[in-house]
Amino acid sequence: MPNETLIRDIRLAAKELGYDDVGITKPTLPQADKDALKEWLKKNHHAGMKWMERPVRLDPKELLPGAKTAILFISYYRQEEVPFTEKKGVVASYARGRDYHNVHKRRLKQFIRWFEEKVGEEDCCRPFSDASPIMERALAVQAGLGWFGKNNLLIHRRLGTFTLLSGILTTVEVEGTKVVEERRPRCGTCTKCIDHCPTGALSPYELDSSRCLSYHLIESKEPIPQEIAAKNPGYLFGCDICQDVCPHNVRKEPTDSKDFSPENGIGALLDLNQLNEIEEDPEKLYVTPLKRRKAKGLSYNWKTLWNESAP
Ligand code: B12
Ligand code: SF4
Ligand code: SF4
Repeated sequence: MPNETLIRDIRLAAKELGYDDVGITKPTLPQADKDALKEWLKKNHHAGMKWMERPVRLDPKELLPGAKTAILFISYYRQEEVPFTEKKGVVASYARGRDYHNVHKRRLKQFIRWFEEKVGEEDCCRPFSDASPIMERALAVQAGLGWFGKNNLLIHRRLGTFTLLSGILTTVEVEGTKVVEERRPRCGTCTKCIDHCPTGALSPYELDSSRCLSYHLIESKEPIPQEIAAKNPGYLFGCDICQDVCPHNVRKEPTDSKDFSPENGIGALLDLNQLNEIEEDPEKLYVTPLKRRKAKGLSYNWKTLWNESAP
């Protein structure tokens, strides 16, 4: 099959599955990205996420020996910005609908089934979305899907930063893939994300997780330092400030994808009654990304947010 036809069909299949863009690249990373990760780890910017030290992160091919191609998918998820409200907690935009890990798992399974049939090979793919030790953003930049922002996020040319990544590695060679190695700074003199980050977690193109609300409200198993909790303007789970202020997100409509709509998940704001209901019936969290924090963790976040007991 001519290669342009395969690339065109991959695009069509991705669109049918609900993806908003797709990029195809080699499953190797420029030395600059590997060095940046090593430097970041050396500075302990991964805080308590010790699993990030696993060397497999430096070479995507460790995940699928013999991999020749990486196919990266973009899911646009933006929701309405909501104001911080007394005695409520804001859920970050990405977490208001269905859990994207489940959404992507389903889409990737279907994509792989289609792809293997198309190329006439079996067991030639390995899916990833967030949980695998792959530098997804670096691969997405290399695939030409956008560039790194000073807020650390991938800035997609058309969609801005409110996107989620997933992809597959495959041992099938797709010729004519993109390999953008350039890591040119593109934010110019803008520093809005750095200036507005309430906890001072950002320096250009670098984030110190130990200062990031997103890390403390989602990932960390340790108590939230009082100094950080005091600067939380109203988030219960995750944080979107460094995206909300980014000019690349101005005039971008919320997604029309049902997968990420609040009606299919937990919604944008939670109050104490809802948190109590969740404690009584934790299954309410099962389909949403908030299950990572569990009912107990969310109640803890609430207490630190409204200073109801010392963190
Ligand atoms: C660990 C992690 C976190 C940690 C650490 C975040 C971080 N910045 O690394 C915490 C818990 C804080 C976090 C928070 C969030 N996360 Co997170 N996270 C990850 C994870 C698992 C690994 C990221 C990683 O490898 N970091 C290591 C650093 C070194 O990599 P990097 O940030 O990409 O750094 C590159 C650039 O800095 C560049 N670089 C270095 N110097 C320079 C200089 C110049 C000039 C240039 C141009 C570039 C450059 O090189 C580095 C290496 O490529 C990925 C999933 C995955 N497997 O990749 C999701 C992921 C990055 N997270 C994601 C999301 C959505 C979020 C949140 C928005 C969630 C929320 N609303 O609360 C926040 C955003 C916080 C932020 N501003 O980054 C998405 C981002 C999608 C996107 N469009 O970019 C990902 C890709 C998950 C997914 N599958 O969609 N996350
Ligand atoms: S997610 Fe929030 S706390 Fe973390 S870097 Fe962005 S603005 Fe700062
Ligand atoms: S807010 Fe400005 S500096 Fe930050 S990522 Fe967006 S364009 Fe870049």
